[in-house]
Formats: sequence, C-alpha cells, structure tokens
Amino acid sequence: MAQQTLTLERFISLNQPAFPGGASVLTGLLSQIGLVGKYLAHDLRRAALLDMLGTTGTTNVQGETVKKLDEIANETFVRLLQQNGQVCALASEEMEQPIILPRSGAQGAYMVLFDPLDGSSNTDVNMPLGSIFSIVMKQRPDEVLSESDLVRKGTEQVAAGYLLFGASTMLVFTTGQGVHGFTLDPESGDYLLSHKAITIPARGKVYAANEGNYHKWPGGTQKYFDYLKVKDKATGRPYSGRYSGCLVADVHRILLGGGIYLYPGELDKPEGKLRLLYEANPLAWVVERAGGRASTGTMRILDVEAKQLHQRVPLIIGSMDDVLEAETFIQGRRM
Ligand code: AFP
Repeated sequence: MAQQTLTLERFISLNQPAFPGGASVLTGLLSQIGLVGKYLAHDLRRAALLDMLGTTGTTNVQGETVKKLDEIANETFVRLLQQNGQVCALASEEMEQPIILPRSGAQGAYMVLFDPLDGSSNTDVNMPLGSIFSIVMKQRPDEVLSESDLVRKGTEQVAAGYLLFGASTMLVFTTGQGVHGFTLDPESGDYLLSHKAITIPARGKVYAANEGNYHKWPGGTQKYFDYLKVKDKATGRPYSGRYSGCLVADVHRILLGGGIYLYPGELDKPEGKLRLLYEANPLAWVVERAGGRASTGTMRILDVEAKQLHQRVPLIIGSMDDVLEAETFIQGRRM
C-alpha cells in the first residue's frame, strides 16, 4: 500500500515526537536543516558546471584539505541556522571555534553541532555525500555560553540525524522515539515521509571499512576482518564489502539492510579518525533507536565522556549482532 503523503512538518504535528520545547520548535529546527539540504542538493547538482569543485587551498582544524564544497556547505548551515531564533550556538567540523549567537533569556535554547559535508573525498567524482547534525540544549538559561557548553555526552542529545545526497536527497532523524526518513520531492520542494519507523536487521551481510588500513589495526581487529571473509554458510559468511568513502551513505545502507561499518582505532592512532560530537554521537543515537548498536569497540559511543569539541573516537556501528561480534574480537575475547 502506498505510503501516506506526509510532509516532515505534518508528520511531526501528527506524531508529536517527544521534544523539549514542543513539536513546533522541533519542526522549526528540522525544517531549517531541511532547507540547508535543499540548498546543498542544488549546489551539488551544478558544482561541476560552476567551478565549485576542487580545494580552497586551506586546511581545517582537523588538518584536512578543505574542499570548496566543504566551505559552501558550512556557510549554508551557519547562514540558515543562525536565522532560527531557537538556536544559540553552532559548532562545525569546519570551524575551530563554535559560533555563540546572542539570544536573550528563554530564546535560543538549542545548540546544533554538525559535519556540514561528510565524504569530502567524493565531491569531485559525483559520489554520495552527507551532512550530520546533533542537537543539544543549553543547561544554563541565562549565562553566557562557551565552548564547554557544547561538549556533551551523546545521551544528552535531544535530536540527531543526517542529510544524504544520493540518487535522492533524504533527511533522517530521531528524537529518541523511532527513526524516520523523509525524501525530498523535487517537484513540491517538500520532504515527504518515505521510511517510517526504520528498524535495522539484527544481523546483515555487508561490512564497510577502509581495508587499506588493515596493517595499522591491532590484531583483534584484523582477526575480525579475517573472520568475515571465511566461507561459512551457516553464519552467512563471507560478508560483502561495501565502502563508499561517505560515512552517512554507508551507515544509511546498513540502517536499512543490516551490516556493520567500522572505522577502528589504529596502533598509532587509537582514537581513530571520526569525530565524537558531530559524527559518531548523532549516528550512534539514530542506529540505537532503530535497534542497532554503536561502540568504540570497547564502550558504548553515547556513554563516551566528551572532553574536546573536535575529539575523535573509533566507531563500530550497525546491526546489534554484528557489532557485538566485532567487539568480541576487538576485545580479545574471541580468536
Ligand atoms: P572526509 O569528509 O574528510 O572525506 O571524511 C569522510 C569520513 O569522515 C567518512 O565519511 C568516511 O567513512 C571516512 O572518513 C573515509 O575515511 P578514509 O578516506 O580514511 O577511508
């Protein structure tokens, strides 16, 4: 039966997902993020025609080369979100310091942390890209905010999700009550409900990882990848490798079809590559609320004590049984 044609706004007003400040505030925040998605989808479709590809010649706080589209995406997020009176602070992978917005009193209770363009290595080759967002609330209503107010545990998020720029543009979010996916209708400009109450299979047949790093991994991690490739019908092995270079795209595939994504800790870089506050935490909450699991390999992502804004963390995320199995190898409980 065809899915009811429900816009993002109508879905929220009908389902009233739990959200501090009420559904109308959630609608305002997600609609603004959705608008960012419309602008970025428009830019990405034309980037190759308008000299928007390639690099800016600068590096970001992560020490990574900044692509022109990284900068455009970041500017779009900042420009649109600061117009939302409920937002009091913004933090981005592309900005060393957060932006604290002047808001008075009860105004502006929400802080948005985001990776404006995930998968930057894909920008010039027309491969999938994403944006990831995490929303937390300020704890001290009237005092002046500082960076430390944004450095919070994943369990303190009030909303989280991602935009996926693939064959279609999608917005997927959770506020803790289920995970819901909306597809942008290019004709109407509305995000229409296309994936209601997403649940991730308990186990999949796909793994996503950059195996070029195999030699950098600790022995337990290597043994897990070796295990995935052994032929064993009873356990659905060997798994298929599917790695796009875009965390959002890989996690989205796994969210819908099951499997596991790993960016593990390395011998000389135990903290891994991905950032806790605006990559791992939001995706961990989405996957957990869909029935999956997200860990560092040794602890739950959402319980990691955040200490710095751009803190990195190893990420093992996906189907419950797959992540639990990976943990037994990574923790040396299985050879
Ligand atoms: P970029 O946005 O810098 O390309 O990083 C993308 C990412 O954070 C994630 O989207 C990918 O899964 C992963 O890094 C790719 O990293 P490797 O290029 O090291 O495999």
